[in-house]
Amino acid sequence: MPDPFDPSPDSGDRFTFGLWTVGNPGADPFGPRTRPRIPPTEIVAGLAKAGAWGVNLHDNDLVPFDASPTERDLLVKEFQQALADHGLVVPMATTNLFSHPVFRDGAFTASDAAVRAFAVRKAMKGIELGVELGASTVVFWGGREGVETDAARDCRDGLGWYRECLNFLCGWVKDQGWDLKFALEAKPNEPRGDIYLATTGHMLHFIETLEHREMCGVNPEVAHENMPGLSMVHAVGQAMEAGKLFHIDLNAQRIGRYDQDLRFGSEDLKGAFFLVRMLEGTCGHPAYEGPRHFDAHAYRTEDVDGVWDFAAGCMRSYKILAARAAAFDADPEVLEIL
Ligand code: GLT
Ligand code: MN
Ligand code: MN
Repeated sequence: MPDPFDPSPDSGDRFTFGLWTVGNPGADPFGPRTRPRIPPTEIVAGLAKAGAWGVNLHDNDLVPFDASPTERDLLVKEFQQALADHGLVVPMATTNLFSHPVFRDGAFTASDAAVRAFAVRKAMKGIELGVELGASTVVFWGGREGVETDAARDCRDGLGWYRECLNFLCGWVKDQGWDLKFALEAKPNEPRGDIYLATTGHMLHFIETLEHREMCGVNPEVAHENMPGLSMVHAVGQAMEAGKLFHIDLNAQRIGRYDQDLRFGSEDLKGAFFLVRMLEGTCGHPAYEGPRHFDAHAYRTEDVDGVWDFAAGCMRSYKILAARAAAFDADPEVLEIL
């Protein structure tokens, strides 16, 4: 008999992983990688085998920053072939606006106008890549949008530039006739001392100040809400109530630590249960319809086989929690008490 908790895209499971998550070779700020870099085409094969539905990426997860146009086209072609061979989709794409030294003081909020212009140009190319791969959601995680000291820049200037860049990108996407949604991801700190728009709540307000707010929503991450001890369930609930949950980053985190990106369900089991219950809509409210994306990183102690066990563990934990949530909401004793 098949295991009911095995993920299966054929029976409607919509699990996705980022190239940067399963492809993370275990490097951290204190040491280099501990396992080989898995090529993107092999990641596609591995994810399909594990029962995932899709794979997400940053521009530079696939195409190195300094690749020539010919190299880029070749890499994209190989990747598309792997997607076709293994039946995987790319529902979300994002742009790396945080690794290159040019973004050390921000991308859309950099004080230098030339850096902001470069960031917008890079985001346009990232969006073009996403469209080419069939993505319908574009995530923006502004990891460098912040400061170590507020003497560097008044946050009101930073926010104004942030808005200007997003307004431009939304208008450009509309002009191209693309039906895309932007999902903005908040984080309180790391790598900046303080990142602007620290929580999903901050982001939801900021979105209401954008010119094309209808195409902008949020991408809450468990770890980013839990780092400062906030409730992911309430962040997601507020986003869903506002019709703004456009994407989600599932993982786990202990309160007060650096961004741990642990395996989904490995910490705060009760929080994970209520989150899944909310996403699955067994509690009488509508379910979240988008992909269940894991922004979880295999531990540094794992080898390549361990990476796939880790990915399977994320999906299995989600499915077990979904079954428990359904049972909870169908239990006459629970209903009676509620
Ligand atoms: C980076 C970050 C994640 C974001 C990714 C999308 S990049 O790994 O830590 O939370 O979701 O840009
Ligand atoms: Mn994330
Ligand atoms: Mn994270």
